[in-house]
Amino acid sequence: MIKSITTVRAVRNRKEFAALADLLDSLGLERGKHWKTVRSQGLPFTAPLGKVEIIAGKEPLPADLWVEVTDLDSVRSLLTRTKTKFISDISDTGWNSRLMVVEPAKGVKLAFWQKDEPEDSAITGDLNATGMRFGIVVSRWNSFITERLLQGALDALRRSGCHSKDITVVRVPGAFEIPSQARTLAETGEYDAIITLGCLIRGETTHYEHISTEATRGIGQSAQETGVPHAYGVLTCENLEQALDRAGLKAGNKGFEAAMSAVEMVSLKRKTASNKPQRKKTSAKRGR
Ligand code: DLZ
Repeated sequence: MIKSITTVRAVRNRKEFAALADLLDSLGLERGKHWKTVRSQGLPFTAPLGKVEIIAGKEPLPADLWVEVTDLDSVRSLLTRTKTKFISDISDTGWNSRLMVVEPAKGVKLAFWQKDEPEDSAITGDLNATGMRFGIVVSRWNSFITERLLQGALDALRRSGCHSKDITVVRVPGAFEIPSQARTLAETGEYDAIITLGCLIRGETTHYEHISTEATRGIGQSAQETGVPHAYGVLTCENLEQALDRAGLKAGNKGFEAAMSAVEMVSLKRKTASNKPQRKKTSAKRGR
């Protein structure tokens, strides 16, 4: 399986190297491990979401590196503040997008672009977790499964741009203990969302129903009473095979999915909290 794809662009000197690194930093990409040999040095950056595209035809390609963004105008104002050299300002592309090209180091051209989405009045959350903080509560019972859920959740958060320093992982004995710990974390006010991970297997326990009901109710209650989004990544399965399928084999990884839901809900909460309709001030006389 592919682990990562790297696009490499050499710059001429240390000043240009630092300028480019600062720019990628300021855009929220996560710095990887810096390496240095007698002949060269490198610094990888991880993008929240990546894709490889091949193009044939006559479309001019004004840059080596293309970065799709959700808010081109914010990137423009950020780059203007950092006095980055613009090759071309924001313009329409002719393929339902807007594009601008900058040159943070000589000969290194970066294109930033944003797709013009069709008008849609529904508000949805983004999947960009840069700057968000998460608490993950994971149970040790059935750790063979729950550790896989945890790896899935961490993978999702890192791919969404969340920095490792913004993730706290707490382990509890079993699913029954998840709600109280989730609530403890939520009440600190330190986290934008809580991700709960656990695994209950019916065959193993006569208290299956009691524990799963209590865990589910408690997690929901903590979310509602604290106002902090909680993602539910607790598996309730008939047998080990079902659990394995949901922890990365046939039916995806529910830890990954729970973490993506958490990112979306934080983003949505931020958008809707600031989008609350403003009540018009009415004078006492009006309408009488
Ligand atoms: C006791 C118990 C049993 C029998 N089965 C599970 C399970 O399948 N999954 C799980 O997460 N936890 C289980 N537990 C442990 C309880 O959740 C709890 O940790 C203990 O009852 C101690 O309070």
